[in-house]
Amino acid sequence: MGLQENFMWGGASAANQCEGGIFEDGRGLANVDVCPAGKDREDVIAGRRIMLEMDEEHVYPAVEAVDFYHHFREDIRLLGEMGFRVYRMSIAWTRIFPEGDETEPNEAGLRFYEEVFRECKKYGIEPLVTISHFDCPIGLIRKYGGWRNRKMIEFYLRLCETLFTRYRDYVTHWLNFNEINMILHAPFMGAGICFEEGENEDAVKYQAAHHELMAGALAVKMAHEINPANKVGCMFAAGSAYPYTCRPEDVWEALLTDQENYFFVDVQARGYYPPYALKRLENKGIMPQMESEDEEILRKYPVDFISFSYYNSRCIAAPGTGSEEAEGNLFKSAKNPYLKFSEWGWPIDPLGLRITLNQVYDRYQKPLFIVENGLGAVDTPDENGVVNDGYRIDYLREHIRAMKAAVEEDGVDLMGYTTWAPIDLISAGSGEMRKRYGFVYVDKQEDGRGTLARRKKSSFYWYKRVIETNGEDLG
Ligand code: BGP
Repeated sequence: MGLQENFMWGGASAANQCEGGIFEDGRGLANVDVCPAGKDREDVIAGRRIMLEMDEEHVYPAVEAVDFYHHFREDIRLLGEMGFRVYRMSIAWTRIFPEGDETEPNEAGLRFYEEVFRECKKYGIEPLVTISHFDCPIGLIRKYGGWRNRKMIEFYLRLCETLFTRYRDYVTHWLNFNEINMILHAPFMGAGICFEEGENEDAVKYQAAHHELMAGALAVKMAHEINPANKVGCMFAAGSAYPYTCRPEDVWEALLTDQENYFFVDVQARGYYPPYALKRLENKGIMPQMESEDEEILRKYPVDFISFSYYNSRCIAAPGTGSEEAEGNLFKSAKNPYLKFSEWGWPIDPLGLRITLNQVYDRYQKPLFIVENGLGAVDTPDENGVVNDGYRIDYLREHIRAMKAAVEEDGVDLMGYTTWAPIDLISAGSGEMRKRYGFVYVDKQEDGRGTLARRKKSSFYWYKRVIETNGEDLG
């Protein structure tokens, strides 16, 4: 009993939320750099307000973030001290191809990640690399319209080839797109899409999704060809949809919500568009344009494993139910009266993780990997500068318990667990700094002040012990 010996414990981050240094060493500008903090962020990430450069009025948190670009040695040493076996991180596409459509990569960018991987190796930490974590060069948005254009597949594969070849000795675990289903909710952030007046937004989103799905399948093919040891996973924002009541109309809406999210995994893991998706896309007149070889490519190159983020379950009511709304990871749902909520109004539902693990495993029977789970909270250091984040420990403990039950009692095949995010960073949804997730506190305030110094929180020592005991001692 217990988790497998080589269970991959660790934590996860994304380039644009931690690196900063966005004007250094030839890096180009990306969609995620121009998403401002504050009230306009929501419209920008949704593609409703077009922002392709920075202006004077807004603050752009990605510019400095928590300056991992200059702190990575210290940061990785801290991860090493916690005993991390894996560090999930992402590549900033524009460090490698500043505009996106160059034929030659930027050596300085390649060198940076090589240094990061070397540092990981020093501590026996295996990198798990997200090729695109909400990341699209502005050059590709201006010239091609982002993922709405099929040419993106070629540019993405150029990035993949560069990464798979250059980092052959360092990386064997890859994720093709972070939270691929978020394209439906945050299309600018997820796929560099800006909408034009009067166009059918769903048609654009599903066309772009098709291009990402094709690019993802071709990345699997390429990864295996370049190094047979490579394993590529898909990644989606998970969290099962519960019906608000047992009224069949609520159950039906919940099922539709699950299908909307599973659609992406159905294609990436099973290798074909499921019948429900084909019918609905066809009936709505928004079936993506496909090339004759697409079907075969999808079928031949499914992913090796399935990864997901889990923050909360969702509760779904039929239209007109009058249920209260609750926040959640990038989209709202009905308020589940049986759950507690985080300071940001996200439901807290550890058993929901076990439910999700079971549902996803039942559906695909492929190895799973939880690559994000954590609590965003305001942390206030005491007079000695210590952060006692017992609330974070409680959240993680309960989720790890649920995860272990799914493995030990339900037989789910789980490769690992990486928390979001081991070192405080910028929030993707809100752009805030004060929404912290880390085991390590970063001295940076909402208004940008601070020394960027790193300090261990109580959860640091707790998680170290969890890893040491392979999840047996949860404190
Ligand atoms: C997911 C993203 C992450 C991360 C996380 C927490 O959607 O993959 O990038 O940020 O959510 O969300 P937030 O930062 O909005 O609290």
